[in-house]
Formats: sequence, C-alpha cells, structure tokens
Amino acid sequence: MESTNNRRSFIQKSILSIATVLGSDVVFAKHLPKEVEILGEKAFIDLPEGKNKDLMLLNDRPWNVETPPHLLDDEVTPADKMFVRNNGNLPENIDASKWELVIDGESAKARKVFTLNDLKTKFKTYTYQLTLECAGNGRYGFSPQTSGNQWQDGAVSCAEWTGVRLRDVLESVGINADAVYIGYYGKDIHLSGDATKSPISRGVPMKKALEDETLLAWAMNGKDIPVMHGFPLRLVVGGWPASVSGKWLNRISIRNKVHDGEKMSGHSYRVPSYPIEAGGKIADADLKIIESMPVKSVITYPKSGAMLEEGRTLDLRGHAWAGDLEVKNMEISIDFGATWQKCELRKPKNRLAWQRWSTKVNFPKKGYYEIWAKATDANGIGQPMIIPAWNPGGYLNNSCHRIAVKIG
Ligand SMILES: Nc1nc2c(c(=O)[nH]1)N[C@H]1C(S)=C(S)[C@@H](COP(=O)(O)O)O[C@H]1N2
Ligand SMILES: [Mo]
Repeated sequence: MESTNNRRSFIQKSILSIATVLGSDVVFAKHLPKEVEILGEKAFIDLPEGKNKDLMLLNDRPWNVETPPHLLDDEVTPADKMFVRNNGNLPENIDASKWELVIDGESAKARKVFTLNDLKTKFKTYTYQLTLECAGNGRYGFSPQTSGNQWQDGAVSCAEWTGVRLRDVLESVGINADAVYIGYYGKDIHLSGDATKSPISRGVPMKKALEDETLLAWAMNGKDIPVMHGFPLRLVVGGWPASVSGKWLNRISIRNKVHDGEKMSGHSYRVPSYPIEAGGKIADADLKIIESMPVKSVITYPKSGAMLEEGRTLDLRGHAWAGDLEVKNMEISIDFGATWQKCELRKPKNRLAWQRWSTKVNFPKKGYYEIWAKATDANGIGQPMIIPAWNPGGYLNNSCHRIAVKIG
C-alpha cells in the first residue's frame, strides 16, 4: 500500500509541478483528486504505421494489436486490418537485396544459402489464401486468467500469400531419411537486446512442412509483405497456430528431432494431454504441442451493438475455419442456443482458407437479442458454446462468437 501511495503522491506532485502531458497543459490539474492517476501518455500511443485506427492496442513493446470482429469482414484480410503479434522488436535495417535464407540442420543433406532472387527465379511460384490464427486468440475468456496478451476474438487473418513451396526448396537441398521437424529462425530482436537470443523459433513436423500450401512467401495480397508482418520473407503455414509462421525468416533447419527453439517448450503453445481442472497444475511432460487449430467462426456483420428496426430482415455474415480441415456446417442461434438456424457456407478458395458464411435473420418481436455463431468441422466436431478446457497458457478458446443486437 505504502509504495502505491508514494507513487501516487509522486504523480500528483509531478502534475502540479510540470502540469503537462506530451507538451500539453493539464488545464484542470488542480482539481484532480489526490487518489486519481491521470490517464496520461499511455492514451496517446499510436498504432503501428498504416494500421486501421479502430484496431485494438494490447501492447506496444512488443507490438500486439488485434482486429475487432467487424473489421474482419473482408474476404481477404487487407494489411491495414491484420492483427499483429510480435514477441520481440522489429529487425533493424532490413535490406531485401541482401536478404539470405539459410537451409541447414542435422537432417539436411547440405547447408545452402538462397537469396530472395534465387527463390523467385529457381522455383515455381504459388499463391494461396491462408488462415493464420494466434493460438492465444480468445485468451481473455479463461478463468482463472492466464498470463499473456488478453486477446479477444480478433487475432486471426486470412490474406493471400505468394511464394514458393517450402517442399521444393527443402528437396532441392536434400532431406535425410531421419528428418522429423523443421525449425525457423527470424531476424527480429529479443526484447532484452541480447543478439544471441531469439524472441521465438518454432517449427512443424515434416509432414506439415512438406504440404502443398506451406510457403516461403515474399508477397501478401500482391504486394511486398509489410514490415510488421515479416518483410521480406516469411514462412506461412495455414491452419496451425500462427506462431509457426515465422516472420523476417532467414534460416530453416531440418531437424532430426522435435525442434527445440524458443517457445517450443514449457507452457508455450502446448496444452495438457489430458483434461485438468481450471487453475490446475500439470507437469511439463504432460503438455503436448498444439498442431492443427480447432474449428471456429466469427460474425463480421453486423457489429455487436447494432440497432435494427422491428420487422426488418438482417443480413448476417462472417467467416469460419477449422485448422487442417474444412468447415462442413454453419449455424446461428438467436435464442441462446435453444434452436439453431443453418447458414449458407461457401467452399474455401483453396485448402486452409477461411470460408464465408451468410444467412438472413428475422426476429419474432422487439427486444434484446444475442446472435451466437457455431461452426462444425468435417469430422463432425462443433464449437463449444462456453469456454473449452482451461489450460495454463490460455490457448484454443474456440467457443462461439456472440454479438448483441436490439430490435425496435
Ligand atoms: N520472427 C517472428 N515470427 C513470428 C512471431 C514473432 O514474434 N517473430 N510471432 C508469431 C506469432 S505468435 C503469431 S500469432 C504470428 C502473428 O502474425 P502477424 O503479426 O503477421 O499477424 O506471427 C508469428 N511469427
Ligand atoms: Mo501467436
């Protein structure tokens, strides 16, 4: 208590003596009750350059910014509305003309270095629309709260990525029969500034690495990848936790064991291999690495809080995705899950792209309603209506997205 009081009186004093915030006068500083802290500088932090102003800032060191669901309404997520999840600081002095990608590792037949130009000219180019969802999306829903960014519903994107197949590049180097995993390394900087440490270095098993849609991409939505999202080269692995899609990519190791890079162990991107009680403890050995993401959906129109005239039909829409699988059914409910109405559901543009869904809703009378959305994957597994299994990292909350609307 005492230290808080000291801090408060310090702030109070500094207001009265300086009476400015970011060079502006705190005009009514003398009226501020002693126990109240001014909101101050933190209210004036800008979003990263080029981002839509309605994105939500979770952290600026490192950048963590999420997209409110109604801003995910585009079929292909544009750069200005794409969530940002950085574990470290941005790389400095990026020079695409000198950028190199090293392929190495115990299970690589050789160590080879590729320039961006090598990648662009020596291999066939592919474009896929790929869903990238942070495994911690929805973390805010868990109770007790788990540490990490308290993402709500918007740490997901589905942009169009252009590049070469990781498979083609790895095969040109040569893969030994004992290969188990690939691990990526990027050029971003550890928050401590320590150049020997990597903020994050994750990977996927060979089977996922060698899929058609796993890309080494240099373009997003037909343009250079924005710096925030990995310029000039990014690994893009759709349907799995977005943390395996390494940004500012400069090395891939073909490993003869499960990759042991930063954030591959402990609670990072791992969940209990058997259910535990909320807040419970579990040994590291009983945590397993998250692979394909679970089925999920989002309502992108209207925005929660919409007011509609009585008697009007509402056009409702959103997206649904299911990790490595396709979504096979989409339903909505306006009566808290008592009954469900089937929606139209489009095929994905390609494997691992989200699917557009839409429907028309009529409301029986005026009043307050919630619209709940539920997707079911090709294996018949649907989204839970309430928060799924608690886990120490707060991952994989794929419960139904809901919005509130008022009629009349
Ligand atoms: N090099 C590097 N790659 C990274 C990260 C990072 O911090 N550094 N964050 C990962 C995580 S946890 C996520 S969710 C996605 C976020 O991608 P985005 O910021 O392009 O939306 O990038 C992944 N790739
Ligand atoms: Mo993430």
